[in-house]
Amino acid sequence: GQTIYLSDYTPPGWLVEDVSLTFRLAPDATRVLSRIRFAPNPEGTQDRFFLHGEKLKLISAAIDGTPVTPDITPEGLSCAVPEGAFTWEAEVEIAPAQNFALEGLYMSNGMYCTQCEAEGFRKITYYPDRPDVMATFHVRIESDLPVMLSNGNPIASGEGWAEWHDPWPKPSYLFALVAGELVNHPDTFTTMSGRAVELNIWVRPGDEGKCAFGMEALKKSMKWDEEVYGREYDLDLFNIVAVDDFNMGAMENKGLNIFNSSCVLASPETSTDANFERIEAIIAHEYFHNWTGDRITCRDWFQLCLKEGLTVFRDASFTADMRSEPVKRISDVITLRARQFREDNGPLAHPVRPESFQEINNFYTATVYEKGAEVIGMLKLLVGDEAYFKALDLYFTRHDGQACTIEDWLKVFEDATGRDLTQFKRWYSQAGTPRLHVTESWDNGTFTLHFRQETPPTPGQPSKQPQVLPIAVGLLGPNGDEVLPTTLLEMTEAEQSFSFEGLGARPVPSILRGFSAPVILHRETDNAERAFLLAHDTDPYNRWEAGRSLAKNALLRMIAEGMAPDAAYLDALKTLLEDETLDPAFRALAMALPSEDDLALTLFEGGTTPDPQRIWEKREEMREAMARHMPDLLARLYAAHQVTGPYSPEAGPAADRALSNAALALLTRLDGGERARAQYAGADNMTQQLAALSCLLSIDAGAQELQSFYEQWQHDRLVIDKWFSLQVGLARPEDAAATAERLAAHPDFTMKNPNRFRATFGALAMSPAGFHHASGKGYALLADWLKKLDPLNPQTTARMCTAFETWKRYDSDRQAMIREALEGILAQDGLSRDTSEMVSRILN
Ligand code: HT7
Ligand code: ZN
Repeated sequence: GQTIYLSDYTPPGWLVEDVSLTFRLAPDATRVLSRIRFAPNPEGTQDRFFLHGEKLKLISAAIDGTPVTPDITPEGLSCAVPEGAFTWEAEVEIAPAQNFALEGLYMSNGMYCTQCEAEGFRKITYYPDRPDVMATFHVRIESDLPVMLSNGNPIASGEGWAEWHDPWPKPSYLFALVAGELVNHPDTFTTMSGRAVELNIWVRPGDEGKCAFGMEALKKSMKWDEEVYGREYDLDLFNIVAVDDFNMGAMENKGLNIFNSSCVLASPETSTDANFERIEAIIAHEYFHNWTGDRITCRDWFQLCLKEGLTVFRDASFTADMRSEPVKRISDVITLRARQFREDNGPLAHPVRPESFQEINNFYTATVYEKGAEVIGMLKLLVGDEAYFKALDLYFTRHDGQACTIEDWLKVFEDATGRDLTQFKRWYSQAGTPRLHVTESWDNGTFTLHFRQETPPTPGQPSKQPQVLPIAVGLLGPNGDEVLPTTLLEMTEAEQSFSFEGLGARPVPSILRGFSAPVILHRETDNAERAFLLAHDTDPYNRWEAGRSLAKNALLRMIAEGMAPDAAYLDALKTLLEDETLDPAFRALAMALPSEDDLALTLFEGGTTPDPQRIWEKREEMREAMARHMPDLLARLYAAHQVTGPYSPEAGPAADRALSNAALALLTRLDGGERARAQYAGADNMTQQLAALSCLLSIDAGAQELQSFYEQWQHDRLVIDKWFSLQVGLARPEDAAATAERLAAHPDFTMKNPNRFRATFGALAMSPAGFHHASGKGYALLADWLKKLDPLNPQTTARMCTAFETWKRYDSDRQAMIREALEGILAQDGLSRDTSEMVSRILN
């Protein structure tokens, strides 16, 4: 495939003043008429006029009214043009009903919708489909469908047509169109300057009852962005549409956000607490893009983290404010380690701002999003809150209406704070997770921390330079009192020491509080010290981390040395769980064991080849030991944290349910499923129902409930997705692949719906012991289905190939089977650019 490089960027030769589009919608032959006003870009060169366009049937083209015959290739067209400004007109034909890639204009349950980020607009019409070309759009839609929507404000409509105008110049990737038989859940929001904004969530008839929560989340987001960032909404209308067939979570099209229905529809009966929290966060994320993404966008796709890292950082702060700050931080670190560290320590490692790609869709990654957000968090820690908001104000005033780069972003911080960010910028260019090694010394009242940083090689980057690490530390005295409150150390060298003087006794350090930098910390310590921090640390994140490292250490010794579950860990956990002053959500998180994947990476790093089956067995053994160590406490927690009364998705009751369900999962190992069965029978909400069903399935005792669950929810796609994924995810390792295979033959399985495909095969990929089962069945099955999916939906296929990204950790038998599976995919005729890039990178 062809590789695109950041260093090859050149400004566009022509800019677009405005665009008029007319859509004559028909499933197999939609006509798109375009009228585009082009003007030469003084900053570019006018050597060759080129418009992107893929899979388009050109009907006619004209320049200033005179028909032209352009040169057409599979990527687009070029043509001779006059000097100066001119008007381009074209008519093309496309077939939305045949578009299963879900990119461009496509159909989902009879409804027309679009997905243009990153390069989908070129499948709708010929256009300079790059984010640094920003224009105002005028759109006319013709169809006999009752609802026809596009970006901006409605300007006129009549029988069979509607017209829209978006006054804000935008790149083509933010264009959107929706038409269908939809119903709306309306509301209004009054902005800080007193403007009334009409809000709507559009859904299929029957889903009206699942919109209220999303609408509240939207209003909270609008208010939060005004209060915290001073950002007001800038149109009179804001529409959200729910679509069943969608490749990702949601899309921030200007004034017309389109959502995967799983990321907006919510009701107590059908959605879990986790679903509610995720929906609130995604609605906020897409709304926040209105300023960080839409008003200020990216110059080119290498700058993707400019909008994504910042917007993830903003949505995380929003969730922390709406719910619990420490719980949000801990959950984010869990996902960062599970997804981003996994990526950063394998063949797909790349910088937060990549420097080359073949298919940009493959770079919507945990590194760009989550590590991108961590980098902004570090910047905020280093400059302080006040300077951070001063820099953001400058960013919004200086760059409003522009397509920007990371250089622009950092310059704003340099100008606002006087800091030199040259070294900090390495966070954007160096891939890999830094290892931070710490040792300590104590000398007569002076305590010194010695740090050494090192980042392992990653593809294309054999050696790394030291990065700026903000290290938040506190010190605890021997009696548990804090003798030094949280202090930020700024490490810039490969090796650096920091001393604290005038201490009465040797302190215990609490290092990397709040996970102040996305690094892997290496420090010699022992269980006594971990237990001390678990009991006394004032930083909730590090308190949780102390518990996790106790658990991890215990598990690693069970796996590597065949030790029994560590009683010291079990005692410490019990003490923590008994502490009723602690947030139940925090206690629920403390009960979760390090993931199978996390353990595998640590073993591999320590020179041991991980055995996925053994890791699974030892985690099971540990959970059994947890249950046996504290049965009475678990029974008390289960009963005491039951939530009675009508269901509310708020953080408080959700935290209680999280703790009681975590207790239930352990108790089920002791009571044969009695409590879970009762909870299942009495549940009036999905959180309780699904938790009970999971408990039963995990002890192989839920066959009847599984059947009745299906009968109860047959009509609800999103709930049936849960039914698919639960069975695969909870199957015993030796049965996981067979379960996925059996479900793929179920009448409700379809490859055309990404949610259903992921519910089945994503669940297999995320069960390490099942996926990596020694039989190799997991590998062969997934590879088979990816080969079938690729011709329909390359984007989802490529994304799911990441299931194989950890392959080099495993033994030679497994490696050989994975290599064969990957080579089999690569040998497929007509393999998409998306999948071929991913598989080649994984293999190398
Ligand atoms: N900016 C969006 C990223 C995106 C996407 C969304 C749905 C389907 C395909 C997509 N390609 C890229 C989503 C976001 O980060 O908010
Ligand atoms: Zn985003």
